[in-house]
Formats: sequence, structure tokens, C-alpha cells
Amino acid sequence: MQTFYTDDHRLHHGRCELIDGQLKPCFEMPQRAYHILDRVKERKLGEVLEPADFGRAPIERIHTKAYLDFFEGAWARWEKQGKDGDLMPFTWPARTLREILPQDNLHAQLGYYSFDGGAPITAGTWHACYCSAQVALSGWDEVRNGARTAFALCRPPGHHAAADLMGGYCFLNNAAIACQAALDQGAERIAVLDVDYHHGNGTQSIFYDRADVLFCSIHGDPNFEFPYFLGYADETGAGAGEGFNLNLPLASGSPWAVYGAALETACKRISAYSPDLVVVSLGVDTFEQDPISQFKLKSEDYLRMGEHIAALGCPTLFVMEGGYAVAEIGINAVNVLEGFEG
Ligand code: SP5
Ligand code: ZN
Repeated sequence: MQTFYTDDHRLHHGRCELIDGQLKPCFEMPQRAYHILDRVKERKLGEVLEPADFGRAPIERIHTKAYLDFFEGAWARWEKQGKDGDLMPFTWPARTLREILPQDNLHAQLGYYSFDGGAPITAGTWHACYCSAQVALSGWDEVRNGARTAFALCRPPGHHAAADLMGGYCFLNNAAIACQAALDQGAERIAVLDVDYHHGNGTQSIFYDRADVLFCSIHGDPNFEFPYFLGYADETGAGAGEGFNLNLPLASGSPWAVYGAALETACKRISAYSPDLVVVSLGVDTFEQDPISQFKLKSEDYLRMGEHIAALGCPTLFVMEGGYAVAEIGINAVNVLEGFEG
């Protein structure tokens, strides 16, 4: 299968995140993508191609124009204030406060457009995210042109980003942007299978009231795991989307025996939906050695994951999401792709 990739992801490089009461180097770092790319080449998975540029229009199909304008211009405003540290939010419109967009203050607006402090904006963040979205769109274009599958080696990841919210290392929802492009170009039903360890709150929220995208996610139970405030099993969709959202939260410490059973449940639901396209939000932070996660998948389990996905028999776009055990991230991600190819 072909891999879409651009080095421009390196222009997003946050310095630190708050974890366990300490500022630690960002887990979501450029080396992640380099390791995956190296493994793609080492295993001769297929060609590695630069993304095409489909412009801002397909991104605006998912994200609000106000959010995109804010995000695109935020760094320049910060720099103009003479600052060069990462731009990070610290106040949010939580309960008792007003959901209001203050006109003048950069940090107030950043709080309005984010849900956590885990998505630092650096000088190149907008450009890297724009390119990451183009990588996903290029992967879709490849499938549209008849390929059975493609790998969008996206970085930064996207599944926590909602229509007008950044957070959880995510700014633009690459998978959702690719889904909407596919729908706009003739697809009628798309299934998103989100196998990242964390619930894909952004993708769920974007498609929650729609029947043309079935969202299925297997993840750490939000009762104990980030993003805590979405991803429960009783979230089944709303309005026309009722019945088209499937959350399969799992306990801390879940091994493949548990994970594989949940994957079968998700795949049965996807089969019944009979989608034109499957978009896999491919996070490999389910790995036993992941530094911020609590599942126990082993490297060989990712081959089985790929086989299960292939058994759906649908055109499939893989969109890279999380995974922070940097040394093994390439092995695990490419194992899914090799398992898929059989
Ligand atoms: C795309 C993606 O995988 N985003 C994940 C963002 C997770 N950010 C919050 C991490 C909280 C980790 N807490 C665990 C403490 C480990 N000692
Ligand atoms: Zn994750």
C-alpha cells in the first residue's frame, strides 16, 4: 500500500506538557513519525508519496471558519506580544462561567477554542496541521482512485479535535476531514473504526447526529482515562444519528484477549452497516509499553488487528493517530498494515 507523508510535520514541536504534576517533554514528538516512516521503508510496504494540496475548503467542511482563522493567526499574535514560549491555554469556560468569546484576549480565545492544555501551539503548528490534513485527504484520493487501501502517516494526530476545539495533542481532525471529503465525492456510508487507546471525542462529536458516518471506538474507559468526559457506552448517537455511535470502553490492563473480542463486536457492527469506506483512526498507544496508557497489547497483536480489519472486505483508509512508545511505534503501526495486507 502507498504511504502519504511529508516532513513538514516536524514544524510542530511542542516543548512540554503537564503530566503527573510535572512539566515533561511532549510525548507527541516528531520522532514518532520518523520511526513509522523508517519502518514503512524497512518493510518495503510500498511507495512513500508527498501529499497533494487540496486547499482549506475540505478542512472548512469540518471545522468552523472562526476556529480556523483563530488557529491560523494565533502564533503571529503571540509573537507580536514578544513571546516565544509555546502558546498554551490555562482558563476554560467551565460550568458557572459563560461560553463567550472575548474579543480582545489571545488566551481567552485560546481557552474558548480548547478543552485541555495538551495542545501547545508552536511557530509551525498551523502549517504542520494543515499538511497533516492534506496527508489524510491524499490518502482518501488514492482510495477514491481505486486503491484497496492507503496509509495517511498523519502528524499531528486529529481524533480529539472537534469542530471548534483543540486538545489532546490534536488540532485538526484528519480522519473526519477525509470522511467528509469522501461523502462530498459520492460515498454514502463511512465507518470510522477508532482503535487509538483514547476515545476519539472529536470525531464522535462531529458525526454524533448523523447516520452517514458510523463511529466505533475501542478505548480506555473514560471513568479512569483521558478524555474523561466523553466515550461512555451509553452514547449511541442523537437524532438521525441514533444508533450510529458505538463506544466500547475497556478496563485498565486489558490484554489482546479482551481487546480482540471488542474488535469483533465493532467489526460486526461495521459489517451490518455495509459502508463504502472504512476509515481507521490508527493509534497504537494500546501497546503494553506505552508510557501514558494502560492496555497490554503486544507487537504481534497488531498483525491480528490488521487481519480483522481486512476481513471487513471494504476499501480502507488508515489515518495515523497516537502511540508514544516511540521505539516500537513503527513496528506496531506497520504490523497493522501488514496484517491487513495479509
Ligand atoms: C492522540 C492522542 O493519543 N492523544 C492523547 C492525549 C492524552 N493526554 C492526556 C494524558 C494523560 C496521561 N495520564 C497518565 C499518567 C501517566 N503516569
Ligand atoms: Zn491516544
